[in-house]
Amino acid sequence: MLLYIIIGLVSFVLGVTAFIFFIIHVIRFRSIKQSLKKKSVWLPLLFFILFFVIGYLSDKTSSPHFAMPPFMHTQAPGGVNPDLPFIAVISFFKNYNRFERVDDISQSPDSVPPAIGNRNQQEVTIKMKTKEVISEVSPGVYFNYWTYDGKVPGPFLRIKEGDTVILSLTNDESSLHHHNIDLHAVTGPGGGAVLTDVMPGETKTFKWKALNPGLYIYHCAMPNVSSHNSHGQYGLILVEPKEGLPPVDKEFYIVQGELYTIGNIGKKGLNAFDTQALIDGNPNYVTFNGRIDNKTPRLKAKVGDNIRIYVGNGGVNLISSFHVIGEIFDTVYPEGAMGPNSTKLQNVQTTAVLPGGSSIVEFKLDVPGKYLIVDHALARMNKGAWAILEVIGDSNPDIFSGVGMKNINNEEMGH
Ligand SMILES: [Cu+2]
Repeated sequence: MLLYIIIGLVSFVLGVTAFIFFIIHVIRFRSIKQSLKKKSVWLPLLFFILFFVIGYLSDKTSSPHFAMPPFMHTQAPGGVNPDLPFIAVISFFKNYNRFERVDDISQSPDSVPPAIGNRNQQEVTIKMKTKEVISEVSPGVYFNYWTYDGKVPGPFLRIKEGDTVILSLTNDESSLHHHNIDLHAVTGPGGGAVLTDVMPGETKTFKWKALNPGLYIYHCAMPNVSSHNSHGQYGLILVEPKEGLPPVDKEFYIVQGELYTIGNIGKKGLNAFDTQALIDGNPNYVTFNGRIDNKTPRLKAKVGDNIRIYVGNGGVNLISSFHVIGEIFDTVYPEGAMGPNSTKLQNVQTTAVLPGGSSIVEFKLDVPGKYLIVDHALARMNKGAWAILEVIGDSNPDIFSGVGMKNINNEEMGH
């Protein structure tokens, strides 16, 4: 990408220099027609056109973070909001050292706040910060993530039905873009997006009442919306029903997401955003919590635990077929729905998690080992859609054991 930026910048400088020469000549001869007859005049002009074309083309294939390339026509409401890629490339380059380098972009699956318990509805204050950072998708593969609070997904928010929320959104000064927040738990236009459009360094606050319990996605809804979402700006908010949720031993937080990058899967270095792949719905990476797992189990529990996973899909294009290999969900809250008339499902193998949607799964751990958590559109494992749940504890041969084999390691069987 650096190469493209250099080509772009060099052609820009050469093009402008050639153009200035041309203008000087025109001023000297006081006639464009006469000027054009001289080789020393039309040559710089030719250079100007040539280098601008080169600059523009290199730009088109490299611009790392613009909302939409110019002249890309889409039918999004209100048209698109193109940054000029060239300006975007220059400002990205200029500000490159300002972006925070995040060691691990991945939000911990353990980062679920404790259950709220029995309390009356109240006023809750939430403060969040949008931040553009650079981090690894997998070792050596870097991406310019846009985040809430520097992690993907953003923080797990937990409130209670009937609560009034005072939510402040700050856009970090190092950001190059406006951001906002649309919470699907909000009743009101844009889910809060119109009230929280923050430019770099700005803070805006809005108040809303959580009328409906459920597990909801929140995301950035700044045009071009799908660009912002697929840079990592999404998370979950749980609105606990008045009576709360049944207690479990452990709760986890997982959100599936997509990364659209130019070039092949696994290309090292800083990967540029691929708008065409976004429009086509063909991401290079499908992630759980922002990055590809590095074989270290991110979810840990023990035999006998009843666990609950809050699952979201930040999208923007793919429906997740959420599945844990070697387990059956004892209970599923389909689409994260909860209410007096909601139906919970029992004994589910795979649950659909729609883009901009959620699901809640609960299951008891009976057999130790390593379990792969996947999107069961399994080719997406090749794009990174997997994580490991490690269960420790005593084996349970009544439920699972080899026959006629000695010393089978349960961990191996977990695969
Ligand atoms: Cu945004």
